[in-house]
Formats: sequence, structure tokens, C-alpha cells
Amino acid sequence: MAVAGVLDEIVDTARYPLADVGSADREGVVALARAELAEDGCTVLREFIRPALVETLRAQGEAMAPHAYYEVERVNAYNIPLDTELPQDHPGRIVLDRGNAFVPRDRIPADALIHRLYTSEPFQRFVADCFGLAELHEFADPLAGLCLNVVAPGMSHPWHFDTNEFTVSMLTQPAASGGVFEYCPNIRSPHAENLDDVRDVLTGSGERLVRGLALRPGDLQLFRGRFSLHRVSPVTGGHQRHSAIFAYTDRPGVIGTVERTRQLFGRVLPDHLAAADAVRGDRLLD
Ligand SMILES: O=C(O)CCC(=O)C(=O)O
Ligand SMILES: [Fe+2]
Repeated sequence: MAVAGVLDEIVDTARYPLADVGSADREGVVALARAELAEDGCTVLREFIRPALVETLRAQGEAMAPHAYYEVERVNAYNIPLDTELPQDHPGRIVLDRGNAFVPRDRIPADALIHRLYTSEPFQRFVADCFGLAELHEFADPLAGLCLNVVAPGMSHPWHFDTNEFTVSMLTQPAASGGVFEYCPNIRSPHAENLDDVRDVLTGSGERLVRGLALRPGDLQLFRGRFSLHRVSPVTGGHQRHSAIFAYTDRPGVIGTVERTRQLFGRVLPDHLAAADAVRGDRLLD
């Protein structure tokens, strides 16, 4: 089968039979992922990529990394404007340096392993099933849909919540030291911000809430980052940490705002302007 063929080449389909919809083996993998996501918002599918391709995965990431947009941004954990009016002790008042940089989708070759996986229909169906979603769509955004997250030595991707309810990612090159993915399972819920716990983590006294994840290149991570505060700890050692971020949504046509796109990538494309026009009817400043 042609579609399964692409996956077979990249994914360890003996362990993860993505295309065998309805098979007991696939159901078992999905059920385990669902149980772990329900329990603590995160699941890791170990050695998802065939071990023989892990070096290709790393080398492709390294080749695209120079196309990342490097600009340290001052942020808070909620990714809301820093001048938002908040009570004195609100953790959203704690300012962090976001030192990671993203390679955008239009600088990722179509034949790169991460691009082939991101656009694979059976892969998307599998991810949807793991998250329990009826529908799953690639971001319509020509930059933010698929990114390589680059964290250079001395930098970190600081504590934050994702806007998206679910995130799919894959480490392609670990840091020499540091650069650990750390998260606080379900530290907030749709009904409760739990500001005291979030403040503890941001001020360094929340160790009891933090879990470190030992990721290896080629592992697939499924994560509910909207409820679990998370970060990539400071990278040390001689080289960058790279991870692929596969951005999907549960409805079609989602595209980033002009302002956010400029912050993340340093530029916008006609699609972003057109989407803003469609929403606002003009291109005037606020
Ligand atoms: O690079 C990672 O492992 C995490 C990335 C992340 O949290 C994000 O892009 O929102
Ligand atoms: Fe995140």
C-alpha cells in the first residue's frame, strides 16, 4: 500500500502499526497513549523513528538550524502582553527571556523526515486517535505549521503554557548537557489557574511539581501543554538542542496573527495579511 509505504520507511511500524486502523496492535498503542495523556497530560512513544534513521533526522535538523530566527524575546508564562494589568503577586508578572529560535515551515525541505511525517495522513489519523479528536488538521499557517525549535548553548525555552490544547514534538538532537524537557502535569485546569503553584515553579521553589522527561532523538512526544506548565531547561555544552514541533488543530484554516508571526519569525507572508484582512476588513493600526 503506497501510503503505508512512506510510513514504513520512517516509522517502526512493527511496534507502531499506524496504518492498520482497527487492528488490535494499533488499538493497544492508542489505548496506552490515551491512558497516559489522561493521567498526566503527556505520553512518549519511544523509538518511533527507525533507529537507522536517527542520524539522518539529526543531520537534517542541523542543516536547517541556521534558518532559525534568533531574537531573544521578553515574555511571561502565559504569553500575554507584559503590560497586562495583573495583581501584584500574579505569576504572569514574572518576566522571562525566551531564548529559543524557530526554523519556519517554509525553510524545511519537503523531503525532510519531519515534513514527510507531519503531512502523512495515517500519521495524522493516529495522532488524532491518541488525543481522542474527531478531526485533525495541519495549521494553515505557512510558517508555524511545522517548526524546528532551536535552543543554543546558554539559552532556554522558559516556563510557559501553550495556546494549543495539544502538541506533537520530536527531539532530533539532544543538548550535550542541560536542555531537559521539564513539565508540571496538569498544574492548571480549565476551571482553575492554581496561581500559587505556578508562582512556586517560576520562582524556583516548586521542585515537588516538576517532572523531567528523558527524551531521546526519534521519540514521539504527545503533550497537552495548555494545562501543564513546561520548559526546556538551559542548554549547556558545545552544541544546540533541536526538536521538531508538529502543529495541528482540530479545525481547518487556522493561521497566526500578524503580530505574533512577526515576533516568532521576524517576518509575515501574504497569507497572514490576507487572514487579518478577512477578520478585520482593513489593514489600519489599532
Ligand atoms: O522543544 C521542546 O521540546 C518544547 C517546545 C515547546 O514547548 C513549544 O514549542 O511550545
Ligand atoms: Fe510549549
